[in-house]
Amino acid sequence: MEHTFVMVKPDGVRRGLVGEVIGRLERKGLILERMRLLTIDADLAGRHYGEHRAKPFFGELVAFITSGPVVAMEWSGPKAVAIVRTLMGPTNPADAPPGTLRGDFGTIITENIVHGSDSPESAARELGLFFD
Ligand code: 3AN
Repeated sequence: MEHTFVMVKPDGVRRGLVGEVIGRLERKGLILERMRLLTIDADLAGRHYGEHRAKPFFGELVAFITSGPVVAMEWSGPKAVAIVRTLMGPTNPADAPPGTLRGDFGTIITENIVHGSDSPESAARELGLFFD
């Protein structure tokens, strides 16, 4: 049994896609363990995206992720990390096939609807940032 961190990003919340994201994960068979609605501040954004601090798109990424409320969630299930990544699709919505969240609902890489941890280690770190 694995646990993973999933976040509906500000674009997903603005567009009313929270239920769509949760519904897909639920119907897949994953279990929703914890959930909160919050607006990320610059400090939390910097810690969450620390690995991208040196990248050219870091400023844009922080401006976007702090631009409105997000829904932060913990999900569990067998292979939960990989399963969420499969349901999300590739980072760039232009590469994401139909049937994935990013393939069905996204167009540009910054506003790609949803975040999911890329490993169990990242999940533990990210869950620690968003939950007590
Ligand atoms: P993922 O969210 O699929 O794990 P990461 O961790 O490589 O992708 O990137 C984190 C976030 O940074 C992405 N969700 C995306 O919004 C943004 N991002 C990644 N690459 C770029 C890029 N080349 N230009 C703009 N934003 C990017």
